[in-house]
Amino acid sequence: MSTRALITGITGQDGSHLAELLLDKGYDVVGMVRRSSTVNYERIAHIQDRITFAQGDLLDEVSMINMLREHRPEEVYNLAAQSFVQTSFGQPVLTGETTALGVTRMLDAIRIVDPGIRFYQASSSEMFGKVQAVPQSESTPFYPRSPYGVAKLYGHWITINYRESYDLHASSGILFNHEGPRRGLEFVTRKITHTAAKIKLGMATELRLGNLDAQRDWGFAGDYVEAMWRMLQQDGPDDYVVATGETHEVREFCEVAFEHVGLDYRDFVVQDERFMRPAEVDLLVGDPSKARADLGWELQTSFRDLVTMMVDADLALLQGDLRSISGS
Ligand code: NDP
Ligand code: GDR
Repeated sequence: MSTRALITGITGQDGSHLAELLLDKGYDVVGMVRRSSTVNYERIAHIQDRITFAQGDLLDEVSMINMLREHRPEEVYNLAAQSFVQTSFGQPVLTGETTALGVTRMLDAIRIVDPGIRFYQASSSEMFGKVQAVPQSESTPFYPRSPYGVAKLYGHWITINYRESYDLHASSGILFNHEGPRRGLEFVTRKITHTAAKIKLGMATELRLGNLDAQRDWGFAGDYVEAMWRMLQQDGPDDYVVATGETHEVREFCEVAFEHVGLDYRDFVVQDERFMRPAEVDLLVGDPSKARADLGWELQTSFRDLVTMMVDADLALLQGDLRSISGS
C-alpha cells in the first residue's frame, strides 16, 4: 500500500517540487487548496491528474479536521503560509493568523484526528533575522526582524511544544532561501532573472530594486524538498538547518544573471525606496552540517547553476515556452 501524504501550500513553489518528489516515490499525494475565484494550479499543471485535491484553509481548523478525517494521511507537510516578508509589514495580523496560528490549527487537528501522523513544519532562516552568530545553526539564538519572521518563530516553537506535550512526530526544517524557475515574481531572485530576460528580449529597460547589499544563502528548491522528506523518515522528530553554507549579495545575483545574457547589471538596475524594508535582515548563511550527517542530505545545485537555470527558464517562458515552468 502506498504511503499517503497531505501537502498544504501545494500550489506554491515548494509544494509543487515536493509533490513531484513524493509522486516519484510512489506516494498518494493529497493537496490542500483554499477556495479562490480562479484556479491557480500553474505550478502543478503537469502533475495535477495524479493529485487528490482537498479544500481547506489554514484559517479554519474545522476544515483541517475534516480533511484529515476524510483522507487519513500518514504524513503532513505544512508548507502553506503568507510567505512574503515585505507583505508581512503591511498585513501583520493576517500573516500571524496564517503563518503562526495556522500551524497550531494544523497540529491540533492532527492531535485530535490521528496523533500518529508525522508532521513537517516549514520554518525559516528569517527567524535568525539580526543574526547572533555566523554561520547560523540549530543552536543559534533567534532574533526575527519582520512580522513574518516573528510568525515563523511562533510556528517553530508550537511545533516543538506539540512534540514535547503530545509526543507527536513533528519536525521543523529551518530552511534558508531556496529558489528556482517556479519562484514567485515578487521575490528578489525571480524578479532579477525575469527582468534580466525581459531586458535581453527588449521587453523592459530597467530593474528597480531595494537593498542591494543584503546577503542571502540561496539554494535550489528542488534540492531542499528532499531534506523535508528525509526528516519525516527518521525514527524520531527533530529540527534541522538546510542551507548551502555560502552567502551572496543581491548585487552579485544581479551580476551573474545579467552576465549570463551578455549585459552589465549596472546599466539597468535602479535603486528604489519602495522596495526597502522597515527592518532588514542583512546577512544569512547557514550551517547544514547536521542535515548532512543525520539525514544524508547533499546539495546538488551551485549558486551559479541556480542563477543561470532561472534566467534560461525566464527567457524560454517569455518566448512562449510555458513548459519551462511546469516541467522543470
Ligand atoms: P509560496 O508563497 O510559493 O506558497 C505559499 C503557499 O501557501 C501557496 O500554495 C498558497 O496558496 C498557500 N497559502 C497561503 N495562505 C493560505 C491559507 N490561508 N490557507 C491555505 N493555504 C494558504 O511559498 P514557498 O513555496 O516558497 O514556501 C513554502 C513554505 O516554506 C512557506 O511556509 C514559506 O514561508 C516557507 N519557507 C520558504 C522558503 C523559501 O526560500 N522559499 C525558505 C524558508 C521557509 P495560494 O496559491 O492559494 O495562494
Ligand atoms: P526573503 O526573500 O525576504 O529573504 O524571504 P526576498 O527575495 O523577498 O528578499 C531577499 C533580499 O533581497 C532584498 N531586496 C529585495 N527583495 C524583494 N523581494 N524585492 C526587491 O526589489 C528587492 N531589492 C532588494 C530584500 O530586502 C531582502 O534582503 C524569503 C521568503 O521565501 C521567505 O518566505 C523565506 O522564509 C525566506 O526567504 C528564507
